[in-house]
Amino acid sequence: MSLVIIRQDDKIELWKKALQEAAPDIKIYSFLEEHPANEIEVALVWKHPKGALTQYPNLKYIASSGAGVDFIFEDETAPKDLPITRVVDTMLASDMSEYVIAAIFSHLKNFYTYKINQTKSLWKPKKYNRIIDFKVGILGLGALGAVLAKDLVRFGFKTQGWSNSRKKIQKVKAFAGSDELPDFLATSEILVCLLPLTDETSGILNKELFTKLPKGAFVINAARGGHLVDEDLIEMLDNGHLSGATLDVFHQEPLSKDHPFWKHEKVHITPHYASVSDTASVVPQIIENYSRMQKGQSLLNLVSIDKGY
Ligand code: NDP
Ligand code: OXD
Repeated sequence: MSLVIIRQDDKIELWKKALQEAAPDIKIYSFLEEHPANEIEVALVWKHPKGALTQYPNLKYIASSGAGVDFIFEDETAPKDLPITRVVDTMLASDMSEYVIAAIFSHLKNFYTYKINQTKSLWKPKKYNRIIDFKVGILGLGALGAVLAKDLVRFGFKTQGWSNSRKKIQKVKAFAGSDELPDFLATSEILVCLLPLTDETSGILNKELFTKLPKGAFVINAARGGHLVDEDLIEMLDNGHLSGATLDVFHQEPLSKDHPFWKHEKVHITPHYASVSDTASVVPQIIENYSRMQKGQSLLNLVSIDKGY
């Protein structure tokens, strides 16, 4: 029985080699090569072409090779009755934490502004900021958000987080549910989005939410482009309510050449590279789940089909 890798970037061969080396007994196929559709029991997917999952009648489960699964739910043709697994990985989480902390320090130490000033040969010191001057609010205290929260606490940041169910993390103020969102926002001077993209969270980074942040707040979105209402961000940056934004994810990726974000001085763009599944780190859990499936055991890192994450 076999596993097929379905993704549209240039990493199929990398994943295939890593899986084959780790589990020579499992037949691993790229969806681009000829393969026996009837034998495929597992589809390892990353932003697969819609419809690609319909050709496997004996599929047992769908495995996302990233943390997010929004692209699977967005494929209306994907089988509805199958379990979905995702990646929960310490390296993915620590990489995300490093990315967000880099963005926070760039803002804190005014590196973004000084870079712009440099293009104008402008020597203009800004107010000096320290870690203790900022409270960081994290939307989503899951596998990624919780690691970030702990790292921020280690740095000495005042840290708070918001999630569906209340979390207990030392020195992190925990908010839960929509009733507590306004209080959480009112004190988040740097807002980081690490939510999954679901019906509930789509468009959550909008004008109404931004208005509830303190004046001068800075926004970091490393979750999904669908969380953000782009025009609302631009309006709130232009009217001075927000001081800047670091964005790693976009509605359309790659971001189209004519998108206003590119030329906006207060928007800092990275190309969906905050953290990326590392094959060496992630392959063992893919193999472990394959073997669990064969033994009829419960799978690791299952997604709730009801909640959509
Ligand atoms: P998790 O599922 O582990 O955590 C999600 C968190 O969000 C949980 O704390 C959950 O609450 C909370 N949450 C979900 N819906 C709501 C809601 N409606 N209201 C309040 N809280 C909510 O996800 P991960 O931490 O592993 O990943 C988060 C996202 O990061 C991924 O879905 C992906 O989109 C993105 N990502 C981006 C990457 C990049 O390179 N830019 C890399 C990896 C991931 P509760 O715990 O109570 O359920
Ligand atoms: C993920 C991502 O979800 O890379 O893992 O965005």
